[in-house]
This record gives sequence, structure tokens and C-alpha cells, in this order.
Amino acid sequence: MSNVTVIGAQWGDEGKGKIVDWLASRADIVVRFQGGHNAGHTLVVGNQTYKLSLLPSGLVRGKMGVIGNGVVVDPEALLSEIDRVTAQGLDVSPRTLRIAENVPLILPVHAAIDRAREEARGARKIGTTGRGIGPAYEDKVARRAIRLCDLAEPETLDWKLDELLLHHNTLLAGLGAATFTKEALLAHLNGLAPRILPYMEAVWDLLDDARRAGRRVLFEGAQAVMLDVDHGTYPFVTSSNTIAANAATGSGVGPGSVGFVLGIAKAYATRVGEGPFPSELHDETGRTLGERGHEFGTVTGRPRRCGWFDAMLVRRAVRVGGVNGLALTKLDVLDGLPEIRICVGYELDGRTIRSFPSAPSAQARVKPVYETMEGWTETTYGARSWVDLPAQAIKYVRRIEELVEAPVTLLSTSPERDDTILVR
Ligand code: 2SA
Ligand code: MG
Repeated sequence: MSNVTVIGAQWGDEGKGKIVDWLASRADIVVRFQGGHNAGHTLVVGNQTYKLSLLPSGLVRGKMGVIGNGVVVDPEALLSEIDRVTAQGLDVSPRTLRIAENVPLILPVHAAIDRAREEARGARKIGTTGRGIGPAYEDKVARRAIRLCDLAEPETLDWKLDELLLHHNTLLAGLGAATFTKEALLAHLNGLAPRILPYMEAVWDLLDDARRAGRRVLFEGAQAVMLDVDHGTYPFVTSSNTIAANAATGSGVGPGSVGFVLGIAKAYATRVGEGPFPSELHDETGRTLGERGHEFGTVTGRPRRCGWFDAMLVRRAVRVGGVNGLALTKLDVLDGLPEIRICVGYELDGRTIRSFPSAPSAQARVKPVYETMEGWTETTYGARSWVDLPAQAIKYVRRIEELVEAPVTLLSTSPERDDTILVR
């Protein structure tokens, strides 16, 4: 196996954690390249359930984990996650985890702004995770971010915090929220620095050495294409590029290292937070999907909105994400439904269109166009081979392949790692 990059092909929570875990056993290094502790990856290994936010999933399999420069790291959240999984028996140490020296940090001030802004937006809120992700990325682009390497230089930290607070305290005061003092932030960072600095590394160098040595790298995406800051349903998106191209920029490797791009898609659709969702169901079927699929946010516990598989949005994710093959998850949640629908286009002002519009009011006006298929009565839960699947389920998978114009290469039939069918 060459390198593989895993990305979400819908709005996140497609079950990337399990697939990454399955692939991690075949890789040497697992790299996170974007997002932060807004991500939530659930891994079930035997009778242990690991809920990871910031840590690369490969650590669960004893593989080296790398946090690339494209991530935003909340040092406090990272250290408490390390403590939590260490208590579960994982080995997380500077031997197994490396963090890019140029990674921007999320400070308490970022989460405060994230929440104050969401509150100020009221009905127009984005529905963020409130973790400070957006404000931290803004600081990176605005060239005022505190980066991991700054923790090793007290004099740099001092003037950078002045600059940062000049900006953010003005904003917080404007929003009617409490401001921060430099002393408090300095104490916060200096308290965390001794524990986090030992993980610091020039990961671009480490990853290129790995490439030259023929080691296999797995890039682990968080969130999904429809939440990409450029290609998603803007402004209801996260603040990073979630597509495979960012695996290169977000970790400091050349584009050739991205390798095979595996898009993960759920057999239906879910979304947490606000924003357009043309195939959303507000009826009993929607509630059934949510209950059977245990559709609650890993990080925030928010119930996820549920709906039918939107083939046109996944087709778009395939195209802009550079997806070579899809892993389809949670097919079993559809078991027993008398009929299943697939969104195959949209109706906008009486016209049928295939591509979801970009302008907000057009997005609000589109209606889904469905194709209906007969369901299956048998269970697909835990199936480990293609021949174990009901004929109608196979038909559903094949129809998805045709519509999204990409092959389904993996099928996941339960949270257990071994309940995975390699289709080709
Ligand atoms: P943010 O916090 O700025 O990244 O939020 C912006 C939008 O991105 C969405 N978003 C997510 N959507 C699905 N899953 C995510 N991770 C957690 C999980 C979510 C949770 O894996 O379950 O626990 O609620 C995730 N992270 C960000 C978010 O809903 C906004 O629409
Ligand atoms: Mg998740």
C-alpha cells in the first residue's frame, strides 16, 4: 500500500475514525493535517472505546502520530486528551507523538470569541463547536498567531501576546464579553509549556525522511468536504481546507505524497450545526435514522440532523476532493426500511439542476429530486463479505457508485474494525 489520505465526503461524522483505524494497521505513521479538537473520532477496539479529538487515530494501534502545521492545537485540550487515553492504556509520549513546531495554538481567548460571536449572531449562528477553531485560524492568516515554537521563547511570547490582546480585547469588549489579561494568558501558557514542548518537531523533515525510507503514511482528515472553507456550504463551514490537497500543505510534504484518496460517506446523510441540507428529513424516518445510527456529536453531544443520501453533493465531494474511492459506512442503519431514497438533483424555481447552487438564497429555495429504491428486510449488520449482503443492498451500493462516479472500495457494516468489506 502506498500513502492514503482519508477525508469525509459529506458533513463529517461519516465514520472516519473506524476506517482510519482499519487502515492504520497497514501504515507506519498517521498524520493529522487540519482542524483541531472540534473533530471527534470514535474507535472501538475490543471492549475499549476511544474518543479522540486531536490525537491521530494511529496511536491506538501503536503507530507514530504526527500533528501537522495545518492543525490548530489547544494545548490544554491536548494534554487532557493525552491523560485520558493514557489512563486507558495507550502509550502517548514524545516517542510516539510529534507536533509541528509551526502549529498555531488555540488560546482561551479564541474559545471566548467563538462563543461570544455565535451568541451575537443569534438566529444566523453557524453552529460551531465553540472550541475557538475559527478565531485561531483567523489569527494564523492575520499573522498574529502564537505558535508552538513561541512557547520556548519567553521574550517572543511577551510581545506577541501584547499584539494579540490588542486585537482580541477590543473585539471581546465590543461583543460585551469579558476581556483577558496578558498575565493570565502567560501563566496559562507557561504552565503548559514544559509538558507540550517535548513533542515539538520539524515534522516536514521527519515526513520526508519517512518518504525516502519507503515508510507508509496515512493522512487523517477531520470534518468533511462540505465543511471545507472554500468548497463547502459557506459560511456554514469550518475554517480549514478539509479536502485531500491540504494533506500536503497542512503537514509540509509535496502533493505527490497525498497518495490514494479515500472518501468516507455514510449510506445516508447527517449534519450537525446550521446550514443547508437539501435532503434533510423532518419526519419519522429522519428520527429513525438518528436513533438507529446513534447520531449525536462526539465532541458536543448535539443531536445530528438526518436525511437521505445526497448523491449530487457526494459527487461534488468526489470531484473537488480528488477522491479515488469511497468507503461507505452504516449501511445497516437502512436495514428494514421499506423504501430508500437518493437525492439525484435539485429543483430550483421550476428547473432541475444537478449542481447545488452557491448563493445563499438559491440554496434555501432548492428542493431535492429523489429516486426511490426498494429496501431490504435482512440485516447487513456485521457482514464481512459481499456475498453476505442482500441483493437490494448491493443494488443500492451500485447505484450510489454510478451516481457519484466513483467506486465503493470499502464497506463498513458495524463499528467493529473487522466488520469491513474490501470491495475491490
Ligand atoms: P467549527 O467549530 O468552527 O469547526 O464549526 C464550524 C462548522 O463545522 C462543523 N463541525 C463539525 N461537523 C461534524 N462533526 C464535527 N466534529 C464533532 C463530531 C462535532 C460535535 O465529530 O461529532 O461533537 O458536535 C465537526 N466539527 C465542526 C460545525 O458543526 C459547524 O457547522
Ligand atoms: Mg466525528
